[in-house]
Amino acid sequence: MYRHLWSNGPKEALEFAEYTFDEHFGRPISSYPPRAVLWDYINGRAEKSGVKQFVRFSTIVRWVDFDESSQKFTLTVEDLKSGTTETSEFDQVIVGSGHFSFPNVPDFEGIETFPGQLLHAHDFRGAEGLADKDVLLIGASYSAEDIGVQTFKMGARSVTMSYRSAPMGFDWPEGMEELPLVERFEGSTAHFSNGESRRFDAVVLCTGYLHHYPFLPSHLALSSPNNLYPDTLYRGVVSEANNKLFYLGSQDQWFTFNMFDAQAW
Ligand code: NA7
Repeated sequence: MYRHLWSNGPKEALEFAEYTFDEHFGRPISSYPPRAVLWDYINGRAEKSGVKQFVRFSTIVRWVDFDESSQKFTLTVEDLKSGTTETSEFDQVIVGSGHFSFPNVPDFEGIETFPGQLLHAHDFRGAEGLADKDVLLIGASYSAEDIGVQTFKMGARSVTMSYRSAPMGFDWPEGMEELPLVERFEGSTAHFSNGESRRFDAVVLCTGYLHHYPFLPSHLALSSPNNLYPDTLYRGVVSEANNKLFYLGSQDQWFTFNMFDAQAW
């Protein structure tokens, strides 16, 4: 989550059914709140419901095993404060760890010798360091659009966005442009599939995320591209590999909070 991240969906379409924005803030607020405001709202609902007393914070699930004979899961968890590991048994497991945190890092010929700054959107924290630079973003979705516009606003000399399937096609200001996919890098020069080339100081891979469940054996771990109906999930929630295992929010997201709630209900 970068400093100047803003909600890209109107808050009216994200509102929790039983805890409104008006209730939380005590007055109307704008439709596209910055991340700190959205966090405050989510946290307010958690405080009001008292759910936090049931959550073990600073505890990471290291492994989940299912025993066919007892029909129970054994979870191995590590307390990150004490460094101790313990196991406990559960009848059912709900995976709600999200799928927008493990970066998809595609390879491009020559990128390993690109002399400038190279990072994935996951590690982007702010555009201050990209002022006066020629910046290339690879990808044509939410991250490329948002980080590209922000980088340009904050003083980048030029912003180029490279697409694989289709351009975003917005009416970009002078200094921003879209080009087809990068074919290879040669030093600080990127060559694009339409034959054009440009020199860059920095590259940001806005190439999305991978489903990644390192705490699950592979036959239980959801394997899917980022789409609206991941295969092998009955009604988008119940694992077909084990009907005591559930996934919440594993779809591509539009109306996130409402969808998480509907799935939980
Ligand atoms: P997205 O929405 O999953 O988009 C990933 C983009 O990266 C998309 O344009 C892909 O192109 C592109 N991509 C993926 N692999 C490659 C390769 N190998 N080469 C070129 N381009 C590639 O991820 P975002 O981070 O933008 O958004 C995440 C948000 O989605 C999340 O925060 C929620 O708000 C919802 P494609 O169009 O598939 O050809």
